[in-house]
Amino acid sequence: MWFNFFSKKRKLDLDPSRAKATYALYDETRGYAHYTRQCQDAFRGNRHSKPSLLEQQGIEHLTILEEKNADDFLSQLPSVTQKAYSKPEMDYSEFLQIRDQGFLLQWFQKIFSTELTNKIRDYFGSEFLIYWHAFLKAQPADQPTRSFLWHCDKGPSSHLKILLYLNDFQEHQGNTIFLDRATTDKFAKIGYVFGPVKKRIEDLGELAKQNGMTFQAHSWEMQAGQGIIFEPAQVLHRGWLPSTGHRYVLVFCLLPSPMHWQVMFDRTNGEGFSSGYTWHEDAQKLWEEVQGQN
Ligand SMILES: O=C(O)CCC(=O)C(=O)O
Ligand SMILES: [Fe+2]
Repeated sequence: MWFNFFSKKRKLDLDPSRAKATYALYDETRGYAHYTRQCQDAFRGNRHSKPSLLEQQGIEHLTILEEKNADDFLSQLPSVTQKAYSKPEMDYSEFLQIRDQGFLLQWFQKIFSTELTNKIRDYFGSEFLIYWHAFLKAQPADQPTRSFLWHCDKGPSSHLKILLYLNDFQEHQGNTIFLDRATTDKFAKIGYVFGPVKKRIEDLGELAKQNGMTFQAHSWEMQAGQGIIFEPAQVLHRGWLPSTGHRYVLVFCLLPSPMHWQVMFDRTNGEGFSSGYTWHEDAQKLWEEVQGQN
């Protein structure tokens, strides 16, 4: 109650130049736009379909696995999970560490079906790789912090994330809520996007009202096997804390690649390219790793 009172009154740190500067930092200074072009130049495939919802609005809801398969995945977990660890700043979530490369590959092949693979290729205009993946178990809680408050993820403007829900909304009441790219752009112009983590808010209504804006948030009652693919740097999003049970979500961070994701998966023994979920300072270094030069 008091918290809400103060958080509504809290002064926001708005800076309209910040979003452009952040995209420029990753795309230009750190070289991710050039990296993307190199991957596109290496691509020999064709477009598969008309522009997807993902391309049009920066977010698309999908059925990725059959419900039965999502259940199977969860029930096999105890035998392959090596360790669960949590970081204090990680929003009531535990990372479950799965090191069984065979298990992961078998499931990732199911998840990245021909249909999903083509959608991602169409989006990037190239092959893609799994930069990192994480398996998150969020526990019921009622005080949202960090990724459970409205934010965009810092990173190259065109990278993708997939959140694959492995148990039903009805089991936990947790969710993720999104704005589309065009609406997010309006909040970027007001100066909210990429502000300090401590200044993130739970409700954008007041800020929108002050700026004469209306907006529509998107969310779906996710069933096991359903997921969202989105541009985390370009669409505002926030998690919705589970309240009645654990929420299990498999997260993929995707980048363009000159070669098929599975080649890259093998190259990194299923670990991906990012240590600690952080970005390469210089995308050219990633290019060299992807080429097998170090
Ligand atoms: O946990 C959630 O629903 C949101 C996660 C999030 O912000 C992200 O994966 O970038
Ligand atoms: Fe996020």
